[in-house]
Parts: sequence; C-alpha cells; structure tokens
Amino acid sequence: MMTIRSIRPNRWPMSSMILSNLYSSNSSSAAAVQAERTIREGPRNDWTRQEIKSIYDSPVLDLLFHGAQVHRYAHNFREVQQCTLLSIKTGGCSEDCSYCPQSSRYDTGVKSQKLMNKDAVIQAAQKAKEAGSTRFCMGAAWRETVGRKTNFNQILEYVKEIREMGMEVCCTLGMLEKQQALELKAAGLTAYNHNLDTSREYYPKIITTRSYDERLETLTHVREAGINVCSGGIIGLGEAEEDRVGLLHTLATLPTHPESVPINALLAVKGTPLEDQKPVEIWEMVRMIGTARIVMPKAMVRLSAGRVRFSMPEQALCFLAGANSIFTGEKLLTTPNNDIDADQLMFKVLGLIPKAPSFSDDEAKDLEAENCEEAVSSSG
Ligand code: SAM
Ligand code: DTB
Ligand code: SF4
Repeated sequence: MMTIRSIRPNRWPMSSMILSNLYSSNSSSAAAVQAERTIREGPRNDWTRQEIKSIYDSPVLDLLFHGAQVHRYAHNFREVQQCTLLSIKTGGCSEDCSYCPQSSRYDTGVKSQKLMNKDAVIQAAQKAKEAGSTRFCMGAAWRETVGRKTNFNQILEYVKEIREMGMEVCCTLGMLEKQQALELKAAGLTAYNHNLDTSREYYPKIITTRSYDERLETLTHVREAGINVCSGGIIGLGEAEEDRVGLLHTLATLPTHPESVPINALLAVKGTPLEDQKPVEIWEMVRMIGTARIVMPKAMVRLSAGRVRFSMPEQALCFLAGANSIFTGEKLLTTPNNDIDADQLMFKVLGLIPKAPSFSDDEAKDLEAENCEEAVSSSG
C-alpha cells in the first residue's frame, strides 16, 4: 500500500484550509471528489471500475480542471518530457493487431526491413538528443524477443551505448521473458513499453494472436527486473466508453502504477481492418488524459500517436488536463509525426520546458562517479 508521502513528500499531507479553499466551489463531480482524495492521500491501487467511470463521465471542463489540479500537485506542470521513437526493425510482423500498419497480414505499403545496424541507430539517437529529446525509444515489429538471440544481443549493445550518451532508453520489442528483462536492465534500459491497448473485454476484437494475460505477464517481468513500466493504450478502435474505463482500471489497479501511460489516438492506416474508423475528438483525449492523471497521479501521461491531428490549442487542453510527455521527431514508427519546428514553437507559446532525463538512484550515482573521474582526469 502506497503512503501519502510516496507521491510528493514535501506537499502531502495538505492542510485542510488549503483544501477547503481549493474545493469550496460548488463543484461536487466525481472528478472533484476523487481529485481531492488523490491530493490528500496520494496514489491508490484499489480503484473500482465504477469510481473511474464516474470520473471519466464528469462534466468535461470539471475533469479538465481537476486533472490540472492533480497534475500541478504531483508534477512541475511546465515540464514536458520529449521522447523520440525509432523503428529499428520494421514490418513483416506475424501478429494480427488490427490497428497496425506493420502486420504482414495487411497490405499497407510498409516495407519489411531487418534490424538496423548500430551506426544508423546511434546516429538517430544523437540527432534526437541534439534536437532536445531526452528519451530514445527503439521499436521492433516482433511478437516477442524469444528465439532472436543474435538480434537481442545487438539491441543490448544499442541500449548500453545510448544510455552512455546520457539519454533515457526505452524499448518496445513485443513479449519479454524474465531473463531478457534482466538482461535489458543490466544493459541500462530505463523503461519498457508494452501496451494493453484496450479493455480485457474488447481486446479479442482487436488482436487474436496473443492474449491479454500474456501482455500482463510481460509487464510483470519488466517490473520484477526493476525496469520502469510504460503501458497504455489506444482510443478510437471502435470501443465503447466502458472499454476506455476498463483499460484505465486495469492500469490503475496494477500493484504499482506504470511510470508512463501512453494515450494513443488511432492513426487509421489504409489497408488495416480499422482504416475507416472515425477519428477521435479532442474531448475524448481530454477525458482519457484527465482521468489517467487523477487515478495515476505520479505517472508520466503521454499524449502519443494521433497528436499530429491536433492543433496547438487542442494539445494545450491535453497538457492542461495532465499530459506531460510527447513523442517528438519527424516520425513515430512508420507514420509521420508533428513538425519539429511547430513543436518548438508550441513549447515557446505555451511556456513549456523540456523535462531533464531522470535515472534511478544507482544509475545517477554511477553517472556522478563517471563525471567525477572525467573531471579528475581532465584536471590532471
Ligand atoms: N511489436 C511490439 C508490440 O506490439 O508490443 C512493439 C511495437 S507496437 C507498434 C507498439 C504500440 O504502438 C502498440 O501496442 C500500439 O499501442 C501502438 N500503435 C501501433 N499502431 C498504431 C496506430 N495505427 N495508431 C495508434 N497506435 C498504434
Ligand atoms: C506507444 O504507445 N505509441 C508509440 C510507441 N508506444 C511505440 C507507437 C505509435 C505507433 C503509431 C503507428 C506507427 O507510426 O507505425
Ligand atoms: Fe506486430 Fe506490434 Fe504491430 Fe502488433 S502492434 S502487428 S505485435 S508490430
């Protein structure tokens, strides 16, 4: 059970006077009540589905306002993490995920490519770092890493080298066994992305080639290896509101909340079974983000795929509701992302600042020691 102190030791518990000032408005929506409780008590893992549904269904401006309150309480609201994706192994995937342009079952025009070589990967990471990105995420169109020893060992090398560049490193390579998670941790991996995508009930309508429980098992292996968990989902797959609530409920009742929760809006790619899905509206994103912020206050909530469709004011609503991470760079994995100059302008106009990379205590100590050694050797 997490304690109040575990969320932000210097801010909790809050004085009842400040609380009553904050909430003396006539608002008593579930978003208001639950945000107040989150601020007072810190993160919880015992959410009921009905509680989360009531937050999600609150009047949208109230949800936005209370998502913003929790966000400001648990984070520096101006800081936005910039992550850059690179597809290191593209297309030709055996899985049937109905949203994905990289499945070999659909004719989407994505060309299959084998694992990228080290020089190309390191060069891309360097370019991302120079553009201000602090987390580099390598994606592979695989069902799993089992049985890919040569490729996997190569990826361990990439992880080590990028980590040594002072960036956070993330991978999304499909299902992982425990041993592989441990090897990634030893190589210096910061986070592993593995999305649940949607609710347990709707999941079989989207993917039939691997189960929800297999996804959860990979998350357990990642967590037990001491790697940060990055897990979220996609909206706009044709799911009901109940499924969005179900996804958030599963994530928010994991023994430990994911450190990052990507919220993707479906990019309906021609050739996939979901090509004709109606684009999601900004208010649906705001509801997902605001609810995620209230129920998982400490997580980095990432405004992920689909951002390219939203204007600057629309993205501002997402940041206000509690999003504090984005993908930057010209591409996501196979699809175009927001223009880099437009993102820089957005940071300036909205007064956002890039979030510095953060490493675990052990890693930070190692880095400090390395820096010390460098300083000593250069002064001598
Ligand atoms: N193959 C690995 C896997 O599935 O775990 C890693 C890569 S996979 C492309 C990573 C995630 O990207 C998926 O779980 C899904 O949430 C997201 N994604 C893929 N295609 C998308 C699309 N068209 N629109 C939005 N999100 C998408
Ligand atoms: C996540 O949740 N979204 C990213 C990342 N994790 C790997 C992927 C989005 C992919 C969008 C489709 C494409 O570019 O292929
Ligand atoms: Fe393959 Fe991942 Fe795409 Fe599914 S989402 S088809 S596993 S690349």
